[in-house]
Amino acid sequence: MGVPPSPPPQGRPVEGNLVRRLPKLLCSLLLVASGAPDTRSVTPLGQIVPAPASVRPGGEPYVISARTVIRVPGQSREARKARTAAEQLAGVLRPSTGYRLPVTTRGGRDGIVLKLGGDRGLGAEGYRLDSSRASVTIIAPKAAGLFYGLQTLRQLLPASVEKAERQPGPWKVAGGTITDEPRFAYRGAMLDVSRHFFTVEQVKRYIDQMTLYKINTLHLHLSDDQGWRIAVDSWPRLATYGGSTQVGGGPGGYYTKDDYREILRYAADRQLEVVPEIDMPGHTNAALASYAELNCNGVAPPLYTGTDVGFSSLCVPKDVTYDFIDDVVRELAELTPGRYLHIGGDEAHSTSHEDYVAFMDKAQAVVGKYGKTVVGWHQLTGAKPVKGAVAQYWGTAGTEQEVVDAAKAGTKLVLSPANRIYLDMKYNENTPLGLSWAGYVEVRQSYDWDPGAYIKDTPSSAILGVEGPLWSETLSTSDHIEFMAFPRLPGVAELGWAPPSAHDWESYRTRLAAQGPRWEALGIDYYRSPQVPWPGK
Ligand code: TNX
Repeated sequence: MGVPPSPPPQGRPVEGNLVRRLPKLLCSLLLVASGAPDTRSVTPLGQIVPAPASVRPGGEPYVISARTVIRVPGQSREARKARTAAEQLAGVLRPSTGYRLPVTTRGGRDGIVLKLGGDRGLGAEGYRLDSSRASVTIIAPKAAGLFYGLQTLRQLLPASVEKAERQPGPWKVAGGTITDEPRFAYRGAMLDVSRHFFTVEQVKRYIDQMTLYKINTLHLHLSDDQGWRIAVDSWPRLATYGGSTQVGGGPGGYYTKDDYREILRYAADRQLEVVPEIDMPGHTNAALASYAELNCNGVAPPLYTGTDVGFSSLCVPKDVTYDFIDDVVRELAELTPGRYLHIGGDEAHSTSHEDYVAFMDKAQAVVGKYGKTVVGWHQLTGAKPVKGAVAQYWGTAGTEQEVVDAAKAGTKLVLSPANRIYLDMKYNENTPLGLSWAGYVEVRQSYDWDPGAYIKDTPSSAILGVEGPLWSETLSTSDHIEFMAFPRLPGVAELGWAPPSAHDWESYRTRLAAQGPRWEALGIDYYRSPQVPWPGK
């Protein structure tokens, strides 16, 4: 058994008058006199987010130096993926340390060593990290595990390692062993690129931020009333006209297929699966505005730049609706390497229940026809979810009977309770961005619940994972994204990754606080929650 990870932050600059400093000074003298290693400037092994499954501190730290080599032996596909991850880490470390840090296929026992193998029980995403005087060795059955081990290593280094200019070291990694694997397979973040469009570069920036915390799924909300954001060759006006504006009337935008492939490539290099969402039958004004024939009355409505929901619907009785869905789903499925295709299905207030059920039957069949697994917002459970479908829960109570029944019948759930992890909810009444229909969501409120016990009468085994959606009615820049996602997104990641035994607010707020300087080094804007003991505050 490892030690639960709850160490206090260490290594803060000594402040205050001599009287206050005296105990610390004495302590340092004693340490030096006793020959014990000076670990004050080292991040304690368990002080990372998400909390690792097991931590066994001990032994001397590893010190990254000018001679450090990153070893990733092997020629398999997995080994090549691991080398990509190693190059990414080296890309972070080289500017700040000033060291060469070559990535090599040559084996050896010293340096930073990434090895495929080890305990297969760790699964596709687990890893073990051993840190000692000679090396930091990460061993994992799959490249994904090595990637996550590297994210852990990154957090164990001082925050200044994230800076783009050379910084003073030392670059120590505390000694000991971390053995780690995720609690849930699905750990997601959603970005609404429809209400406001975000460029490929902005999406990549958010991807970089989510991978720090071992998030493995990026859900892109690609269509809504205010904008259609993905090129569809067989219905070109969806993007060129339907994507031509956004909330507030700005120019909007859309991803060409090459843009989208670039997002997919960037995501895959960071172990992220992308889940594309085309929301239907509601939330479809942008499509209805682009093609008159999709409307029951044959008249295209104007483009919409407000923030109301629930006023639009595809025309359920018309055949052309299903030609449209077939084309869109086929083209999107062709682009998508991942398993899932999200068909929305929320807030279809302008569709009768009967029509909704009939529509969802047909739409789910199309997704199946093109080889993808259906994901829908949890209203799908009020229709007839197909076998294998996943429902994304966004309510606030966890008691809806149709959700409970669907879970019992085998529908897996992704949990995004709005009063917990809707990242667009304001933190408090003074938050300048965001909405508040599900209440204010401070950091503790966001973190302090158990996804395994959240849905009434439903065992943890029915839960595929968690996802933090970021709706963008009020958000239009990367700073906006970051201010709402940080510090809550790392909490989503911890809920998805850490074992229930590690769930502890006091430990979490301390570990989260230690992330603040890292975000500052990375230029990530974040909400300085008074619930978190940020260093130097
Ligand atoms: C509900 S959640 C919505 C979105 C809004 C969001 C704002 C869901 C499936 N629908 O259309 O953007 O609330 O918080």
